[in-house]
Amino acid sequence: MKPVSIVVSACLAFGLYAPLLAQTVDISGAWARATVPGQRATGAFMRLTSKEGARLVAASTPAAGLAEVHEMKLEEGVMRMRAVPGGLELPPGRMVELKPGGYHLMLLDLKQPLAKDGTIALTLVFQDAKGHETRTELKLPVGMQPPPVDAVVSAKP
Ligand SMILES: [Cu+2]
Repeated sequence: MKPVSIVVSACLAFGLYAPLLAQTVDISGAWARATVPGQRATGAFMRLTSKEGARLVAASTPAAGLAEVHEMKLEEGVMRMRAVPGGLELPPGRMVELKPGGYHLMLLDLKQPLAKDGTIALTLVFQDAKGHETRTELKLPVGMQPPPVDAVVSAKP
């Protein structure tokens, strides 16, 4: 399946003024990892491609108290993860993959366990080169591994 282009039209930074260029970010293969009772954090993964170039600057979900973009870094022989300072860079036309062991969205302070085969709502905030912020709403399938088909999450601008 071909990734659906999600044209993000909301412009948070400039209220009444419609953005001159609608920002387009392709999102595919999105999913969140199911958890067991007692587990307070998990990861969400997806592929992002921005035609014009953008930054993923924020994420939020009703399922978790906090959502952060994390990266894995080898430090003194130990893999550690930390929040990506300033957001995740999406170079023009190049796909950036969030996947286990690499960049990921960290969902912290989970309200309840994420059940396999459920879904969670996720909001992503992108910023273009001029600082315009746009917001995308997604529904992510919850599972133990990436979705079998190249599923495109439903999204509304
Ligand atoms: Cu993390």
